[in-house]
Amino acid sequence: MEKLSDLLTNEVHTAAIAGHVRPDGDCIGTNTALYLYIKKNYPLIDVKLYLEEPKAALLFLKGCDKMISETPADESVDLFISCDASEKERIAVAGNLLPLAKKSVCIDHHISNTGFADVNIIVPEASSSAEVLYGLLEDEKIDKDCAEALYTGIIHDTGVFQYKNTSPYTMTVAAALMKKGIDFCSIIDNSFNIRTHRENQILGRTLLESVLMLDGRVIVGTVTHRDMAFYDVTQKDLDGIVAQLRLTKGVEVAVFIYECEPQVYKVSLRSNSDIDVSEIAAAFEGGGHIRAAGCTMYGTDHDVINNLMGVIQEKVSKEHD
Ligand SMILES: [Mn+2]
Repeated sequence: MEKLSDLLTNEVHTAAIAGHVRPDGDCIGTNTALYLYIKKNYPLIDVKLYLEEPKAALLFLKGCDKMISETPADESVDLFISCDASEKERIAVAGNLLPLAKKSVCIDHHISNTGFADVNIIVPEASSSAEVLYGLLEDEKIDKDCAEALYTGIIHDTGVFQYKNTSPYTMTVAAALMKKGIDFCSIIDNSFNIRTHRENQILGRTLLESVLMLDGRVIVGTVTHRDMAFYDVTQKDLDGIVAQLRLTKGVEVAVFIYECEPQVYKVSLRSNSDIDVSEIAAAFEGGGHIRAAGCTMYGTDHDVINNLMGVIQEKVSKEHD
């Protein structure tokens, strides 16, 4: 398959698009872009967009108002497409439709994705799922709304073209999207620069209480369940904290842990060096990319940090041998 049009044949009457749990900007952007593209260019296809409610800063995207956040009744759609989900267990809202679909498609860029659909388009070198999807669409059929969604996906996964996953091709895609007349200044501001007061408070608190470990090569920031209740924040308000931790001078690995339920920690890992944090996450049944990965761990914050540091220490010392 070279283009998505090969799959969007006359036999396709119904389609479902679904993202992953706890959707980030790439997930929302890519799935929304695909929805808008099919809706506009294939009006005969009855397409539905299944996404968990994203953080408010992403709701400016057209198409978000059409998303369905409740699990649908079992049905057999002609085409089921999931973008940015690294494994089928991570598909949100409409995962029940995957095994029932006449044909399923997985569009992704996670190196850990082994391919769970009938058609798998997985490009680990790509900066984002949005970049992968762009390559499957026909440029002349992409309108401004679709371009805004794709651009949002790319800037989220590249930190506005700052991370190493940004390639010359990423910039070519971004340029093509810019030509659609998108308001890239406000997309970037809305996505990254503007924080609610609560988000600023929890960010500030986490930085204030962060600790350096392993001779300053690792930084750890922690938010407990109690902190979340005190500041009245949810996981959506914690975006960007690990990115700020990573920007600490001398740090090779940034670790951010937050307690989503008592004694259940979500762990985000970022790497500034050649240390592959997806391997660290994999040690705890997580996954991700070389420079950005995550996993879920159990116990107290001390247990979690101790267990993590055991694995991180090995990697850091190997790196310095
Ligand atoms: Mn992604």
